[in-house]
Amino acid sequence: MQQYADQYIDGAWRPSLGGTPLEVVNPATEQVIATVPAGTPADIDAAVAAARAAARAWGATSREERLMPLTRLRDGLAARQQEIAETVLAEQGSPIGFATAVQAGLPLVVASSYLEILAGYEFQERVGNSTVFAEPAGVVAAITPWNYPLHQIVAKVVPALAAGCTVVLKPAEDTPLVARLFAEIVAAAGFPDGVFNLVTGLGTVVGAALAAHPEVDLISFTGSTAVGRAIGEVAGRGVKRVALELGGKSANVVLPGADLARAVNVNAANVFVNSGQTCTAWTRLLVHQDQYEEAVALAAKAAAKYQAGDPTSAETRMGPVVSAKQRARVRGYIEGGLAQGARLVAGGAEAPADLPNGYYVQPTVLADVTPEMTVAQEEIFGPVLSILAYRDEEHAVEIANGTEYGLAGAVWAADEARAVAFARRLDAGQLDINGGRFNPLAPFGGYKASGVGRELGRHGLEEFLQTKALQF
Ligand code: TXE
Repeated sequence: MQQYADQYIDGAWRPSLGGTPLEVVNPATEQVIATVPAGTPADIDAAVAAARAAARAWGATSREERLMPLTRLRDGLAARQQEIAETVLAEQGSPIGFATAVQAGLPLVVASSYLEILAGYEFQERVGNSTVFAEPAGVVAAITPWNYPLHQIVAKVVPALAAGCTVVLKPAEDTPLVARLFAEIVAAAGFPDGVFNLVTGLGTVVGAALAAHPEVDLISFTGSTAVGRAIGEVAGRGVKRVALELGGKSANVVLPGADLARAVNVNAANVFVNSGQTCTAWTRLLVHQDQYEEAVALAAKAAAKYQAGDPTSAETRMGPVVSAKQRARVRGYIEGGLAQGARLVAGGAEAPADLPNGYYVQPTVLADVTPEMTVAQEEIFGPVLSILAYRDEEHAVEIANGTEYGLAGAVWAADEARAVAFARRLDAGQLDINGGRFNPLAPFGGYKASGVGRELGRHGLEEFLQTKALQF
């Protein structure tokens, strides 16, 4: 078992300043696979001081001077894909196929997209009698979750570095190993000392110290809405910029005449991959009441293809959830849904019979779910699909928009223009029309309580820029 005692601060791995070890657990075996330092506010002070000291010089670099190490960073991600996939499998539970294609592959796509964006970005424009310069926001606190652990890091750190900001990263407690791997890749890419720093530890200790640090200019946070609200308050008090990517309760609306079987099968993949731990997951399937039982039968059949299994097997489509805490949370929601009158058509709250060890949850489908039920309102973050019936389009819009969230969703219709018109009525930051594919250049972020700000693409770069207008 690896026992790490250091943090990456000011261009070197340095002993953590007093933190007790934090255990990293393999969710499929429940074995402790490594320990990392829990970190202290003193580590945060050192990391922020390094980031502050490096900020002016890094912020004054040219696009070309930033593109060189960023290209090496991207190449480092490409060279270590297998190691990344195995690390995420071990600490987060993603099956090897998904870990390779998405947990390792997606950050590479995102990093590459930022090379393209940085190469073409206009950092200066003439507006009337002003020249407006886009300048870096300064020292960035990046606080990330465990669900897509490397993607969440890359989606913040790479655009921040591309914008000319310096960064202190505080990754999730459950997934510090891939964050350490990322720090190794950054270290090898040749950024100046202090431009990127990593401090592992507890959110309530080092995360809170980082967010509140007076030398931090911008907080970029992805995680729960509860912690996001707290971060927003801290940012307000410090008058810091803030970007919040929070929870979701996305609706997949299938309009009459759409390909129902395809819509349900794509929904099953969307909600069961990564064991449902996806903020954009379409956790509510909305179908017309006349097609309701047909949709329920299709969903139950589709769920059977995602039986939980050993993540090291290439056959496995769904592994465990990340932790015992997460498993308890998901089971609680399933039990609560049944107690409120939902009908179980696949899965259930019990552990899968063939998997006594590991934090496994069965792929679960709940029918007869009504909009006010807790399972239709709150983010479960587990492999649970709720199916709701609507009477007409107005009713479908009302249900889809009837939660505090507004992150993502999907619309299916025989006529694409009709689907687009319908999607324009939904309160959500990104929606897939008839199964449209993920686009790393499109802005990603939430309406309502799903967040503030945008990641990915040009909009994601601009989160880390501030403008200065000179009149002449
Ligand atoms: O998230 P937390 P948790 C949702 C999802 C999940 C629930 C709980 O519903 O079931 O949140 O997950 C750091 N100051 N999402 O408890 O606590 C923490 O260390 C500063 C949705 O894991 O929000 C970690 O690095 N930082 C989501 C990060 O915040 C603090 C992804 C997220 O942890 C802190 C993850 C504090 N006071 C969970 N407290 C998404 N939007 O994708 C914690 N942290």
